[in-house]
Amino acid sequence: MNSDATGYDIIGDIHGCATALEELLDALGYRPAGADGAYRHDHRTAIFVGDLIDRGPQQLRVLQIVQAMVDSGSARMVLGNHEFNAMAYATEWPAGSGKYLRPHDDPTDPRSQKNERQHAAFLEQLSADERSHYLGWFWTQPLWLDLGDIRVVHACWHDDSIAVVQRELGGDRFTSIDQLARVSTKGDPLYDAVETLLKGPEISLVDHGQQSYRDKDGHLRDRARLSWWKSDASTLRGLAEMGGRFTTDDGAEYPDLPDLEVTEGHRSFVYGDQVPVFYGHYWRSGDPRHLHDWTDHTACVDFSAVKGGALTAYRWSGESRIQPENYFVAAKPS
Ligand SMILES: [Mn+2]
Repeated sequence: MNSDATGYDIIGDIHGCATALEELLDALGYRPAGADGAYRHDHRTAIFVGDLIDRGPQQLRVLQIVQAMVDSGSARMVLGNHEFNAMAYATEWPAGSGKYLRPHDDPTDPRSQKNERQHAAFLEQLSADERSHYLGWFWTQPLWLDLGDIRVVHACWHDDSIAVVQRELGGDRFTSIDQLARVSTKGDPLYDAVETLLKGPEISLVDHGQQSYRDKDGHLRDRARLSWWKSDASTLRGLAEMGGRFTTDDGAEYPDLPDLEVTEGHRSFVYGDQVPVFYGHYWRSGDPRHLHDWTDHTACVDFSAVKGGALTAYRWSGESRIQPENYFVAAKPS
């Protein structure tokens, strides 16, 4: 590994784990410096793939560190689905209605309590002023980064979805509450486009003649995650990501999917370009695995830091193909 070269250190989903973040930055050679105390590296830049917030114990500290880095130019970031959700949670719509784009405090809405649980750590650990400060800062951050030699997005790089967002927003970030409302409205083209970029595409098993499955939480589902990073795959078996513990409706082991060609629309999600894409979101575990976590031109950097995994970076120094030895984790403190 050539860690002295200039380049980018792409850092996975942090979810409020500030201690792990500071250990990782330190191990990567970033040091707090300057009047703002922001972590800086002599000749490298950090990139955060989003999902800074929710779940973990040190929400505020993570935001202080990352905002100082981004504002000082020692880091860049893209929004994750958790930052987007926080923005929608705080946005009353229609104005004065007492209802919010992401429902909460609403006993008539079944999604309300789930949304409150998912966002509880952020709400509890930040004051109202702090929340409003960081939400305002989220609004200034992009949904993707195309840096020429690399690309970064929270969940899935998809040219068609990026084109929709660019057309509808006039750029790569939100500038009005009306846009946020459209993203929160099923059926609007912005809804599907932002879902794809921030949560990743799915594929219907039922539409391909297969049965529904029960996931590890017992929920019956007819759609699976689509492994958009598998550039050589074109069949249902190759592209539908099925967890090992999924069962059929009546509890039997879910059978192997057939080698059935998926529809053209689904194939459009598969990444075929040569520019490396870095992304997070997918709650990977263990050591990075070929074709599961990385391919020649894609690399996931989310290894579940807030669920006992290692906060993970990829140290990129100009290579056009992913090199698994460039994944980087801090040594466990003794
Ligand atoms: Mn995510």
